[in-house]
Amino acid sequence: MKRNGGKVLIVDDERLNITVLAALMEDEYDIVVAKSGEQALKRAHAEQAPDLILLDVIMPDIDGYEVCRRLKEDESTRHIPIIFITVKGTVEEETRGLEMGAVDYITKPFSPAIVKARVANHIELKRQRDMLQHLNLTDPLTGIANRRYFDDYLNHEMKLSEQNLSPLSLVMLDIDSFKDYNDNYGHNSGDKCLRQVATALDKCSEGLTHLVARFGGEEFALVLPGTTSEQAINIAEKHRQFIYDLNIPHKASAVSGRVSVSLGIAGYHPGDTTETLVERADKALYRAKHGGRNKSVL
Ligand code: GH3
Ligand code: MG
Ligand code: MG
Ligand code: MG
Repeated sequence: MKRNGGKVLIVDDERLNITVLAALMEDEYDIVVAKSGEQALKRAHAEQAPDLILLDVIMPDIDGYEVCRRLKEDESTRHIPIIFITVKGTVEEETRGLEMGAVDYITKPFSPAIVKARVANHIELKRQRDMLQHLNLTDPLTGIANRRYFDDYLNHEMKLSEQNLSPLSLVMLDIDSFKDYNDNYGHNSGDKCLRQVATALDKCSEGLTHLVARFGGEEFALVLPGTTSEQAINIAEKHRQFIYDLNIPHKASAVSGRVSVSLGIAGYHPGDTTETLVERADKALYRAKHGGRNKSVL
């Protein structure tokens, strides 16, 4: 069991430096090593990205400054804190490193205690940032993605679809007769029902590369990149059936006596904004409601 937790990537072309730094920290963190700039970039992009990178500057292939520059220009790695650890100790060199976005700069020969303390501080800051980010993008009631996450994600995926000429679909989902559910069972039970539905949607979409978000109130959204609207109908139907099969009693519902959902599907058209796409899915949802509810409509 690591005491502090977190994963540190040590990048240095000299084996001895790696050994010394790893020995210093391996009791507290998971250690990953890279012996070249190229390897460092690969390890930083790995599925389980490091929480901090200790980065040597002088390396034969790509030097540390260049590694830092590439990591900072890439959306998926720019948030990883980098500490330079190098013999290059002039004011100009240190300034350059910090201006490139490194959180800290340590010159060799280093004091082991200071390296440990600085790493610990930056790992803690990273942990706090990650937690704030998580809170910022998560719906507190259901624990799934919130509206802010949905907006960012949809925007991003629409840009990718436009660039790659790939399909993208949006499904808006709304619980049927939910006002009656609250009126009949009480608001707390309503909240519980929302959590059950959210968890079920999350579970039903496991393994598919798409987003399930709470859009607001008792409305949820599925964003389906790489999915045509015809394929999206099947996915929507699968989710509709999954919720129906939960068999949550709803005796005030005129639809079926249990909790059901209606879904509206829209395919992305080039030139769409998030608003126009959501509007089309909403119109389809409206038709599903007027067509009797517990339905998916394109
Ligand atoms: P329809 O079948 O047409 O969708 O009818 P409906 O009753 O579901 O639609 P309406 O929009 O009239 O009601 C939505 C209800 O959802 C009203 C509101 O009190 C409830 N609601 C919204 N957010 C929450 C929440 O966070 N918790 C609970 N318990 N209820 C919520
Ligand atoms: Mg070196
Ligand atoms: Mg609604
Ligand atoms: Mg509703």
